[in-house]
Amino acid sequence: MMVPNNFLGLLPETAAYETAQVLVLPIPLEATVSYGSGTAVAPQAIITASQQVELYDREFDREVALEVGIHTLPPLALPQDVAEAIQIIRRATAVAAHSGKLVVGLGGEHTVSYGFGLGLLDALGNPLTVVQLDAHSDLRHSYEGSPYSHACVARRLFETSGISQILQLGIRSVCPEEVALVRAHPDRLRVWYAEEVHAGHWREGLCARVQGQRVYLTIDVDGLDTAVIPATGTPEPDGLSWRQTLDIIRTVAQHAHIVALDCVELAPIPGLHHADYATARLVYKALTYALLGHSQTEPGC
Ligand SMILES: [Mn+2]
Repeated sequence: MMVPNNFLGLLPETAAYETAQVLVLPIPLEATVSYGSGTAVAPQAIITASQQVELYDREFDREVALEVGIHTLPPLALPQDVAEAIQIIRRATAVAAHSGKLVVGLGGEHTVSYGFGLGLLDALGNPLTVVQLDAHSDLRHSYEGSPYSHACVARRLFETSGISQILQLGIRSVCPEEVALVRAHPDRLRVWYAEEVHAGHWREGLCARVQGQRVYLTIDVDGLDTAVIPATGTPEPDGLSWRQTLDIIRTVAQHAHIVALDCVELAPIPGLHHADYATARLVYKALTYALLGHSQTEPGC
């Protein structure tokens, strides 16, 4: 039997747009990558790998996808012009978010998150908190001559009115310009570097900052340890473990309302399918927390 080519390989009755609570939006942007390449094929690689992911979630004791329904939208056709591509991503995200369903973007390089965030603001209004899992702060004003580089995406979001704060976890590569910006804006920017996460010094601070907020979660897969996800354009050592990553997302979901999420910067390596699979599983778990995480009874921070 042919597996349907959608996220998790769901049958039509579970994948129908009308009844789905989740919309998966493939965004195959690869325009400004600076090192390893391959992000353009990542959305389909994640979708293909997702068809091997078990639907039953032991933590929630249910087959989440079958209960909530997940519809996969067609991949966006994007031009080479980055500014134009961002506007297309913005419009598609806004249309998807207007439906009231949870929108899950599959990148593509991290630049997609600028268009994605703008689209969320268009559809859902202000303010939004951004929670960013990443090895890099992406707070440069420009990089390699482009303000739309993947290395500048958080800076573009920071400059966008309606983004109340950007909270970054797992960071281990920054430049002086980025450190200065974070120091100058402690109210709107907070970084928990990888060593702080490894030491466990993030939970109370993160809870306090997201409590009651609407959150856009952006997951750059290079935030994770390269043993978990080696297939990414700009890998950095000392990344977050699988458990740390889920712990952070679970904590955000319990204290805030995750209104949308994206997962970016996977750059599939042929023959190295565990990275695609881990990414697919991470996306499924993240959307599960976004939908159901607040109903879990956990002790407060
Ligand atoms: Mn990154």
